[in-house]
Amino acid sequence: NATDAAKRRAAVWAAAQIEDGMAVGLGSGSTSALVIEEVGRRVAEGLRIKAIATSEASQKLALELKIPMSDFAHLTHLDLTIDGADEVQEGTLYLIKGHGGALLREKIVAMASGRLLIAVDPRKLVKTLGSVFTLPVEVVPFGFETTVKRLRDLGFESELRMTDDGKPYVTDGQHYIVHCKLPQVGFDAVAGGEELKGTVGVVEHGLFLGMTSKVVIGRPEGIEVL
Ligand code: DER
Repeated sequence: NATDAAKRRAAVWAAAQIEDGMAVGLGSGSTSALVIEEVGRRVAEGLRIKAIATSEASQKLALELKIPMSDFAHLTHLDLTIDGADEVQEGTLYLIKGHGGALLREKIVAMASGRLLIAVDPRKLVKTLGSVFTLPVEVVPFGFETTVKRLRDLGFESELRMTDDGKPYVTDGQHYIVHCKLPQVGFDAVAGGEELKGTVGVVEHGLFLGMTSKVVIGRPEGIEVL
């Protein structure tokens, strides 16, 4: 459908930004899966790269496509990371990420990268962060009940992410995810992010602020780059 076509356009353009010899971070989610498929095609045609994945799922897909995978024991710096996002705020290019469950490794990989290229379909563009998605916050399972209460006491409506069989969702890092509803008026993303990071029991959150180098938006008629 139109959204899949838009995602694919964005993913192909993003993968084309990879140059021979680069060390690349591979994102997580459905758009990043399309990026990884395109990278696999380019590797089969002779592109020489080393890559680090932001989730076990992306690692598995990349290995299946014979993309040369490495790790941070061998690569301390990545030239470029390509990832998706749940929301991209117009103007600031601040992101909400994490509904794919991979925010912790995604943020670690993004922080180790010279550039972060985000590939999205147009639905992801928002004026106000949190207007479509809640903010995923990764928390330690031990005492999560007390951490959720602390988040609620900060004023965030907070719900533990559950799997279909009624158990808490568990991340690659063996943590839980809490979905926090962001205030839609007067929310300061920088202060709010710091407040979340300073909350005991919180490992990391899905606000990616001041980290985005470029956003490529797939559209039916082509692509737009912010
Ligand atoms: O979790 C994330 O941040 C991922 O990038 C993911 O949410 C993006 O989703 P999509 O590419 O499947 O729409």
